[in-house]
Amino acid sequence: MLINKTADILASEITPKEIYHQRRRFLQQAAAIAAAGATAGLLPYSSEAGQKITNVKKSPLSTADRLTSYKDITSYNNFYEFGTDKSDPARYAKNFRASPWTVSVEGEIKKPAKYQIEDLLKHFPLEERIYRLRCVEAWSMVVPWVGFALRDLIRRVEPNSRAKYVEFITLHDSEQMPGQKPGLFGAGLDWPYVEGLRLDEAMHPLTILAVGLYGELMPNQNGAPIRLVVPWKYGFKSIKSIVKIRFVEKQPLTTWFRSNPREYGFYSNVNPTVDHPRWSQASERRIGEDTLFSPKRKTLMFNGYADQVASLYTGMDLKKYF
Ligand SMILES: Nc1nc2c(c(=O)[nH]1)N[C@H]1C(S)=C(S)[C@@H](COP(=O)(O)O)O[C@H]1N2
Ligand SMILES: [Mo]
Repeated sequence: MLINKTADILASEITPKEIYHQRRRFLQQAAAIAAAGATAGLLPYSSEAGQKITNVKKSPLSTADRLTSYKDITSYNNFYEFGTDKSDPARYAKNFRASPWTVSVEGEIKKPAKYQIEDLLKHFPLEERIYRLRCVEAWSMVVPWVGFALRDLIRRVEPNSRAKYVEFITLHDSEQMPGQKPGLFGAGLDWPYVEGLRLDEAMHPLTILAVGLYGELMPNQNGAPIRLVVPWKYGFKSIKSIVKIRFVEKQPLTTWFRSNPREYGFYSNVNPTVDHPRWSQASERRIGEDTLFSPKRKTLMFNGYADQVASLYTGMDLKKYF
């Protein structure tokens, strides 16, 4: 892709942010050309042809950390539906069909509905949110997401008094997602991928449904066309390619908790004082910046979002509810 090439050549001389703004200007021109050929109502989702998203406001909730490059964000991925290597999703999600796409919202709500992805993009105010993403594997990135607050959608569907948790479900289609097939390529997880939040976590203003990054529609390998982003929790809570959002009374049985409850708790709040049974969570490596020889980068409580989210867990033993 031409755009990536431009970024590559300049990567050694300028910061990711400068690349970003340069790409932005370039994309605005490219988008005008692309618009002429676009089919009405269909979004051309593809890992190669990013389409610019318009009407995006900058959020004051963004971090000032240096952005991870577009290339790293889109080529170093965990998306086990497409394989367990970091490079698998970029390679095997190329032809994933993220359009047409329906998100079904159901369960303990007054207004269940099925939304077309285009309607979600149109209806909810889109913001750019630059968040740190901390994987449970002790690496991190800084991603300029484009998305909207999950609470905007929740308010619209009106949860009833029985709604205590929100469950999220990824597409289940082993024809398109070869990692869902049993056998060597698969991760041995139960499909579809399921995640969950307590209702108050889901209502927190930092929690977003992301539909893009770096100003473009979501690349397939990052969870097109819509994925959750919960910046104070380990990355695996940020479930990709969501087809169903269900409001429930009981704590959902989430994928990683189900596969190994001793290693992956339901809450999964980033916590440098609670180690994973097999490795420390006290420090992390920033992708694209830190090497094996860099000084250790300390992991922050709640991934640096403690001021905003610690009150959600007042009185809870975070070693027990990890
Ligand atoms: N459906 C689904 N969602 C998923 C995963 C997955 O394997 N399947 N991996 C998770 C993990 S472990 C991480 S760290 C993030 C990675 O998101 P990124 O590829 O956009 O960086 O996605 C999360 N969401
Ligand atoms: Mo992760």
